[in-house]
Amino acid sequence: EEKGFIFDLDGVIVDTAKFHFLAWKKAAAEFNFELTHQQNEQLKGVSRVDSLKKILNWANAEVSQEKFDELAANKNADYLTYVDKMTAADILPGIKEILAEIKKEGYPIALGSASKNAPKILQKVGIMDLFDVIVDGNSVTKAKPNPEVFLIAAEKINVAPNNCIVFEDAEAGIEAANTAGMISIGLGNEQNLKEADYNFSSFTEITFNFLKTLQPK
Ligand code: B16
Ligand code: MG
Repeated sequence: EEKGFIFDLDGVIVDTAKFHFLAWKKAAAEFNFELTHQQNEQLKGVSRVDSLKKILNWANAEVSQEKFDELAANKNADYLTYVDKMTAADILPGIKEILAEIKKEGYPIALGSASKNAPKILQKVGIMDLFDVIVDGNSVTKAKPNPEVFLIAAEKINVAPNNCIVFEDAEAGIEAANTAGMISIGLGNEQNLKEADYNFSSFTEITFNFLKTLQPK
């Protein structure tokens, strides 16, 4: 049985969550709302538009469609000032090694991210060419926890969903992978990712041998 590997971007390959946090904090301050770290956790894996809706909801704030679009655009412009400074040094520990091993063994690799900035970030950190397929916020209509992003990725790499292994740092992403019938691997805070089939704190703890022995769901 042929396996396929699907990687989330933010929080799995790079730690851009801290940049999203800074940019959302600034945006929220515009309507006098102080975004907390705990709230930011809930924005992980959530699309830009849905993130802003959540923040406005927490703030009990209502804005016109025009203002909403302006807030989202400003947040992204601010976020991109951080992204522009990214280099290969921003790749999380262990990722490059595992990608190289998967590639060497000939398994397909896909990106499954909610971010519309995914290609830009992969280019910045210099690992674009390790991916056979990129499915991101520009190519999906339904955001995680909907499984669409991962199902499209599986179809594009031509691997059955139950043979796909998904790496995720967000609750919404684990839910999406599970709903897609894929093997889910949670990275980071295990408390937030209880639904994952397997949990690791970082890629440095995942061996390719382990991945190879995973059985289809
Ligand atoms: P953008 P992932 C997600 O990426 C982030 O976790 C989430 O915080 C962000 O709001 C979303 O991408 C949209 O990002 O504003 O760049 O389109 O974790 O699915 O790779
Ligand atoms: Mg993520």
